[in-house]
Amino acid sequence: MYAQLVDTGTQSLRSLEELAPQERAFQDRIDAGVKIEPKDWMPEAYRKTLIRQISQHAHSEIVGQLPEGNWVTRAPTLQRKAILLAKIQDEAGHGLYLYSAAETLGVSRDELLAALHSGKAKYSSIFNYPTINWADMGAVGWLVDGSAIINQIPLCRCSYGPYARAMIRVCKEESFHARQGFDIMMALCKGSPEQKQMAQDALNRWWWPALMMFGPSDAESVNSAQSAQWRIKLHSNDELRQRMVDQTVPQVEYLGLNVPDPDLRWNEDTGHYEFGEIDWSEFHNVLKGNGPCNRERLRTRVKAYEDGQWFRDALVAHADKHAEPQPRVA
Ligand code: BYC
Repeated sequence: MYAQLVDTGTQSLRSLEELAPQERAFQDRIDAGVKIEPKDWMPEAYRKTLIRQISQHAHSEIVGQLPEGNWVTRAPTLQRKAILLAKIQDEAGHGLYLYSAAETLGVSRDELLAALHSGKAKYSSIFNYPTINWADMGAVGWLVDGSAIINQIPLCRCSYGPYARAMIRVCKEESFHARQGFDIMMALCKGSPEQKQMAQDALNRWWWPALMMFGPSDAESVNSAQSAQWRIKLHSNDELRQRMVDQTVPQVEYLGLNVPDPDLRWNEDTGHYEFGEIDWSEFHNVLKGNGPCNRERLRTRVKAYEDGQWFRDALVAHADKHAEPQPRVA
């Protein structure tokens, strides 16, 4: 199994009887649907789990700008360019809300960014795939942001107040992102046979990586049980993945495209689509840093950070100058 980089100290779920009185009172508050706020007492493992998940989420937002940034200069119309720019800017905003939410747990943004830049921290596997043609902008908005919404809507009700509140605004913006992606796909599918083929090709390449975004299968998910008990996770990885398939297949049909899965079939009895086996070796490989773009993504992020050093220095110098006592004017 891939290593858990953050040791939260939780090895197995403990029953209520096994919890210390303070932990038990904490679990009772969670079970009663009370939001946990930064100054409240919390178990150290809860704090570490949240820092892990929220910071991975923040890193995903800012690394997630890179595959789309690749297409700003080549968007086919001025309107598409303006929409794409606005979307990418939103992702930066999401990163900032999430870093701020993580900071409420007592970790600094510098520490979090150092972990990203050294390759120690994870970010979503999906952003290690290349965007090789304009249809990829459609597929990313539709499938990647679409999957993000499915994962994040429940997080608006998670137990940690600052994370839950950040998610409300993020989800509203993700909804616009998913629609703009589907709009690009619709335009291509109504276009020439070559354009429709571009849309199919993008769907073929993004379908399986989008399903992997939801994480390993429930049987392999090391963090799920404890995160579910703490209401950091409200649905399992497999439940959300199934929701994505059920929601997206009719959209594929509406576009007149084909899901690249020979095993996909509607099950009348369960009311769900059955789908083929995910290639988990590909997922593990991407998590180990060996996806098509892992190295390029990290290099680009580190360079952007280093290139911005003069600006951060200028901000600090400006703040110091204004903090100095001003000479009194007689
Ligand atoms: N990629 O026990 P599990 C976006 C890791 S932003 C990489 O199931 P957990 C967008 C997992 O971290 C999308 N790693 O873990 C942005 C764990 O390793 P560690 C990001 C993955 O946390 C810009 C190990 O595998 N969304 O959509 O219970 C533009 C075992 O997994 C992945 C979020 O971050 C993956 N796909 O569940 C457009 C949402 N999956 O940490 C769009 C918040 C699993 O133990 N995060 N791993 O070393 C979550 O909901 C949960 O963290 C996950 C994983 C469902 C992702």
